[in-house]
Amino acid sequence: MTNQYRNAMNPDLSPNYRPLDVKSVIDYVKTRPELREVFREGEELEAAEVGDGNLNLVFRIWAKADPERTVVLKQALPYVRLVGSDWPMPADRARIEAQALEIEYRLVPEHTPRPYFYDPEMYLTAMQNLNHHIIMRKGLIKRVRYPHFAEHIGRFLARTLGMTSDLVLDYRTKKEEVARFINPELCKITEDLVFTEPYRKTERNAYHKELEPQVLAFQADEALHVEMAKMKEKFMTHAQALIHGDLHTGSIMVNERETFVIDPEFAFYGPMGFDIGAVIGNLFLNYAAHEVRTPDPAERADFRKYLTDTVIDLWHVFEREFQPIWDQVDPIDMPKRYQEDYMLRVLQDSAGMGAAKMMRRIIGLAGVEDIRGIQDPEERSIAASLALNIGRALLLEREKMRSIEDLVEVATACRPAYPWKDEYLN
Ligand code: SR1
Ligand code: MG
Repeated sequence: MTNQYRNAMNPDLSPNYRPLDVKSVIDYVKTRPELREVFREGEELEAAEVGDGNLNLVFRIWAKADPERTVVLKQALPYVRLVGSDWPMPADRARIEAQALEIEYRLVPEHTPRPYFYDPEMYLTAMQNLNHHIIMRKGLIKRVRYPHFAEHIGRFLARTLGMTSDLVLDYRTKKEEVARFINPELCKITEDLVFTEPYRKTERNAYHKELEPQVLAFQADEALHVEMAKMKEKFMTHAQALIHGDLHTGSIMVNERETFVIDPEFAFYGPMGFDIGAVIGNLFLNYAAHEVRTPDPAERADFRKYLTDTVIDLWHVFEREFQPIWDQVDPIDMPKRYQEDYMLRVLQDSAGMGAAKMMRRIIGLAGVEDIRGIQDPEERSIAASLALNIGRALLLEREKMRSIEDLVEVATACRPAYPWKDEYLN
């Protein structure tokens, strides 16, 4: 039987695959024995499609009689949802996501939604519904503080990255894991959208016209091209650890007590700094947004201090939580000075990768609400321009950084270049 959803990227799409909708998802849930511990036989269920990401369908399903009994089903479409069927994408990415989720749940269950099952015929994962949490980006836009976030994300990063690296895995397992997580098409999205397209003229770039002079200056900046090419090479070749691959603040769900990391479909063996930089870069995108979102200077300074303290604290937690890994390694093969050098390289990579993650969100196809959600074009351009300058500075000055405090100093010294007036020029 040929499946009508087959396309160039999905020649072997399972014959039973069909995208679900709010009605069919309920019938589907009722067939799954794994969900019997959540839903009772024959009871009335309700569903809503809540996916606001760029790629997939996401359904919340709950018992009508008790909405606290609830699950999430995430199903891959055979194309990029943001663009439509003109941009086919392997549905098999759902398998990668399910496997990564399983590893993250084993290593840090307190920060990973509980997976119930993966259905390889429907390219679908059922997992815990985080119904008392919100997407972190949305909270930060409203200046909500998450007092335990630095501790939680520092731990998540240290465990998921450290425990999947060559420092911990045996020689054979590591190579087998690299093979299991080969994720070429999703990596290609990142190679194009994060490292390449923002720095050349392409139709997919989506910056606002007010930013044109700064974008053109960046695209003509050879030093920036050289350093960005180095980051891209590192992304493509440095199989250091199993990384989440898309750890922006839209992939984090929080409340004042808890933090969960969701959506690891971009997972593959890549550089640790790509994940750490994603978190740091997205905190600085929010920092830039408050240039205009928070007009009161004292309030702005106060919230920015929370953001920069979070960046500093998460790195220190990462280092602290990584220490038990160093304590296990052979000190002859890996002397103390090598360990310090390793951590410094991860820090500098985080600065460069964070920079790339910031600039792509301003110039490239997929933006972030922190900045692109600012309604007034003048105000939006001021915030966007500051984000670009922070990104550029983090990239170009990363090799001089010796500590996370240096990184924060580089970022906080930046000013917007827009409007094109003297007081705004760096
Ligand atoms: C076409 S996918 C665009 C972006 O959405 C995801 O969240 C990734 O960041 C990707 O680059
Ligand atoms: Mg995502």
